[in-house]
Amino acid sequence: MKITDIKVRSFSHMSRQNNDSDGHSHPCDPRQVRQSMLTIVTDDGTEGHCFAPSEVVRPHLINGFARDVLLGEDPYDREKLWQGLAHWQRGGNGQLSDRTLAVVELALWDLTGRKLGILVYKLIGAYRNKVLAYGSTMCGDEVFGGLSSPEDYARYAEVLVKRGYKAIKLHTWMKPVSFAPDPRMDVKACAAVRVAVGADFPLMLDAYHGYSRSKALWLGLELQKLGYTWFEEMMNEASMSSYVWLAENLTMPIIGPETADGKFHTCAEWIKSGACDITRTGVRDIGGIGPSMKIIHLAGASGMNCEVHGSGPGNLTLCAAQKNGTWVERGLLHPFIEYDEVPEYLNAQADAMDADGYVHMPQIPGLGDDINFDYIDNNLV
Ligand code: LLH
Ligand code: MG
Repeated sequence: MKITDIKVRSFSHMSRQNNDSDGHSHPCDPRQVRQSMLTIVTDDGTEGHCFAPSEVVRPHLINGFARDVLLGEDPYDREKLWQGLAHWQRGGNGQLSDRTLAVVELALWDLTGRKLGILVYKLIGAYRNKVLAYGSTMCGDEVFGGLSSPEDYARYAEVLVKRGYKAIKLHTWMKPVSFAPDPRMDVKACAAVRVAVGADFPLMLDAYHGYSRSKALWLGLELQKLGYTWFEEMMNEASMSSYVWLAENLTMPIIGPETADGKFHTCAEWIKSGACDITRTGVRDIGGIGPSMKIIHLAGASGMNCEVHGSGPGNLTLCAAQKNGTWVERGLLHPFIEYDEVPEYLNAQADAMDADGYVHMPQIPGLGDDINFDYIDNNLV
């Protein structure tokens, strides 16, 4: 079997989300947005698909790198093809990101699963068929009744508990919110949610990603008192030494790295240096399922858990193929958004959750996305 084509279809669909000037998502009035689907095709007609923001699969990246590396090759040679692409990250004028690597690699996995009639998490070697979800809120805002105050977070936490979530992660206020960043406000929100959900309910905080060491330490000491489960990306992850320092000064678990460059190499340094107590990976951050599994195994070999960043079928696949992690991240959630609504370009939600807080693995061979191909073909842009 040989790869004969790589196609990108861009289409429009309705969205109720918008990004602010710092890239954090928030609810907005319904609007049409553009998104893309990359498809890898082989000489026997098998196809593998992966959704992506259009800029991640723009023509320069697909024609200039992906086609060069993949066309004529065996789609089962994933490691060789991934290494071939990763090689161009150094020489390609900084254009080829881990996100593009991830989209290509996920489409290769999807193609393999569809060809063999098997779900990718089974192909890797499944550990479980359902995963407990934590509800991950959007970042705070200034919209009354949204996520604009500690009381808003507390009210929304009660809604999430009723929906079935067995853990909640708060993203608190970040710029450009006028009063952000403010660790005292973060603590107020964390304390209000603790009161709302009770003493034993697992809670996590993903705070403003650029606090100083002293503000991060003050916030961490308060979270310890509130019995929080982990503390995430409160400082710039480029400064690993700051995380080592913080981990030495707190007893509560620090999780990371999530956004630091350098894939599994960076993660190995964090583990070795004691910068984190729980590691992190996500298919979009690291360049796909293969490199993420390297991090999950590295963590396991080091006696650590690795919690997966982000939603979508690729990340759910990782969660179902690992023992050393508890949760799948479900979100981002907001009181004004109906997260359980199926997007127009799918026939079913990729991470449907039951009333007990479990996301069950899908049944469609490949990564598991139930794609509405007719919708996509009828809404091309
Ligand atoms: O800053 C944000 O918008 C969120 O932190 C976002 O990146 C989210 O994906 C995250 O960090 N989840 O863990
Ligand atoms: Mg995060």
